[in-house]
Amino acid sequence: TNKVFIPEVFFTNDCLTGEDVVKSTRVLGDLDGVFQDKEAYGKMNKEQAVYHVSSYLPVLENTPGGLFMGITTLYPGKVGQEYFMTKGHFHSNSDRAEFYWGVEGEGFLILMDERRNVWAERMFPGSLHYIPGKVAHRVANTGYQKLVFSACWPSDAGHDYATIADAGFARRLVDVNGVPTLV
Ligand code: PAN
Ligand code: ZN
Repeated sequence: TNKVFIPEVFFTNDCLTGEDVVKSTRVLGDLDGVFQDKEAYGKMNKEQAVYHVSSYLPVLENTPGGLFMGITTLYPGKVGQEYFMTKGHFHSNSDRAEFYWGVEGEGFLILMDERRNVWAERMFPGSLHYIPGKVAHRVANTGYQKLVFSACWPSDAGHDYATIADAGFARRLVDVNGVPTLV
């Protein structure tokens, strides 16, 4: 197994073949309830891929002190006027932080604190984003090509998807006359 990653090779996304790499795909059908426009969502092909994640997990989940790394490829598209985006989550160990960095394409990192204040940071190749603990995070692709970003998070962070599944983010990133706008 190949456990040594040359960044350029790593970022092609097809070379993450080590046994510690977990690959997952989210199709539109996995994102039921995520987008606002139910009518537009209902008419779309639920088999369509929205994003892929390859995660390099060198230690067991929940190990204190370790780090995980993942690369996400988010396709361009919209459901109604809302850009394709990741599900988004808080960390289960809520104070665990994370880095995201842009690799390819354009989009926004959407952040929400526990008081439901929402803000966004532009993502582009080379952009670096520090996500503090207790801040939910999701990414939207606002471009016409795939958006690729990488992430590094503590191995004992865990993922709390339920809070976002229940209450969502307080603002959504939508196309308003061609301009990505938080509404
Ligand atoms: C990332 C995300 C990845 C997919 O690795 O898990 O971009 O987004 P969702 O998990 O919200 O579907 C991360 O934030 N890890 O902690
Ligand atoms: Zn995370």
